Amino acid sequence: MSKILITSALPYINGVKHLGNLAGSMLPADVYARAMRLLGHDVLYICATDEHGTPAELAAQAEGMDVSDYCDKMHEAQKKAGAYFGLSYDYFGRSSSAATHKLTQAFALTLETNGLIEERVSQQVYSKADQRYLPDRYVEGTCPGCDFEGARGDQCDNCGKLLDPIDLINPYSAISGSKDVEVRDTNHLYLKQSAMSDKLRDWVKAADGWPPLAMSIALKWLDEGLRDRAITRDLSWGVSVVDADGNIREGFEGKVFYVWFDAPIAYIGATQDWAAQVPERDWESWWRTDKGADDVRYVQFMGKDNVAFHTLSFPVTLMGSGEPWKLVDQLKAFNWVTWYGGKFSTSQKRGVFMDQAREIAPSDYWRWHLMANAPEGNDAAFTWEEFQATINSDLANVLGNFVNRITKYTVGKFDGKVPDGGVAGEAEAWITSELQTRIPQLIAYYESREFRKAMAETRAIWAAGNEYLTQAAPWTHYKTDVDQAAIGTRYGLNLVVLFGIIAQPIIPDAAAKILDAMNIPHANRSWNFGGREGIAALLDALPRGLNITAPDVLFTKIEDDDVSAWSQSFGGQT
Ligand code: B3M
Ligand code: ZN
Repeated sequence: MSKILITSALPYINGVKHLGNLAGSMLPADVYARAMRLLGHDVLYICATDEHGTPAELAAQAEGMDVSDYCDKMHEAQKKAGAYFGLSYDYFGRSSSAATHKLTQAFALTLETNGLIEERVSQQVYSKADQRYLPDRYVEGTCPGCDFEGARGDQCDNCGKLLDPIDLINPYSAISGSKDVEVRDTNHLYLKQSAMSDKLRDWVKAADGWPPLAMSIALKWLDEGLRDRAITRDLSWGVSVVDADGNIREGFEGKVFYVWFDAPIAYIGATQDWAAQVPERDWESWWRTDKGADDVRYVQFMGKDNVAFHTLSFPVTLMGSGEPWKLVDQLKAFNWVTWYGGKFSTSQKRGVFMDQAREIAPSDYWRWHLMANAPEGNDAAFTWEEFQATINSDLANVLGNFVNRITKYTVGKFDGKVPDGGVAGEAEAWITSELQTRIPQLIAYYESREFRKAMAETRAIWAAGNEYLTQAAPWTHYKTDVDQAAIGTRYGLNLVVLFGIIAQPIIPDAAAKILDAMNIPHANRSWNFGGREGIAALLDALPRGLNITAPDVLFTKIEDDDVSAWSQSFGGQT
């Protein structure tokens, strides 16, 4: 048993996330967390809303709300949306919590003591009309790279280039639209990432358990040469910059830390908030290698655009402090889920956002489809047509029919009891050996976080069950040899249980329905399979005479009419 710390990239507060965001961080982290818990590991899965920075201020302003009230509201909305998808966080915190503020300020002071933070004069865009500086997204203008006219100060959405507000051509204020802006000198704190380059490169190179995608992104940044980064902004919403006495640092009135400086620190802050809820909980044993975290395995999940921050910037903060912080061990990065090859867009009603999913389909449908088509090697396009095809075939036909057929048959022919009698023959030997190969393989895929393969293996196991029933054909034997029918039915029922057990990380609601219908106590739902012999024993483990019921329809099929209606409302093939 190991201690596994899991974090998924913190969803930004400025709106409920879409299915693509879900599929590239929170959902796989949840599936992984559930699988690791079933394997008996001590798992701590932490997430939080990322609440600072210009997008939060701008979104609050667009809704005419105070930023802090807006964050309260959106935190609840995101929490609720996550709950619908069954995201099994041990704690879903907030980067705006006092713990994160304190940690952020402490890190900055330590880094400065260690010579890794320096105050420098920097040039910022100032708006005379708004009487304020315009950091990041508060400035818009023309992209110097591609001439796109709606580029934002931090990034061009057209070509993806990362920008500095002063790079923009024809800049204007995103608050008032005023073009009366000028570049002024103002002081900011810089994190001297360049000074840590060699140390980082050694650490990155030594990493194992990073997929090629993450490794190549990190090395690319190192090869291009790490730039020192401003870690403060001219904003009022965020973590204030203090001196060693806890007073606002001189000249830093009206400035706060840059959101990407405090956001990863919120992983630690949220763990502290989790621990603060119950006296026995101890955050240090998860994060401080001098306090027991040396045997923690830390696994991070994120979209590819977040990789540099997790493999370079955050490690600079942690390593640069010179304190014994736990660093990431394994990292899983994802490409994008696209909407029919294009972007999700609230305004253009393209795509499903997490809070809309409930009115469309059960959470299990989304979970299965998004993970079976996880954007691992490439971007993955969501389409209603494929959603319908996967659900109807994998869940309704392969799993649902199997469970239905055999449980209904037991209720009809064997009085709803696990039947006794019969001797294992060829068909039983075949399914036993199938599972002896496939279950360890499935676990291996979960351990290496290869989600598409794990889903394919799960589907293959369910399909093997159908193949077994075809071979055993209890219904044909029933009239001539009840014992022969009994063993086929009994193995079939044991397979139902096993299928429910392996389905738990991915379709937890349906799995629970199946296992409840089979009267399986919670203690017997773990992934303690006990090797080859254990797997063989599991295929005849149900006590004979045990009462079972046939679960209600597990998966209603998606009809063509559903697909057209959803395409109308959320966009689809045009
Ligand atoms: N909030 C992801 C984003 O919204 C960003 C992740 C922070 S993880 C520390 O793009
Ligand atoms: Zn551009």
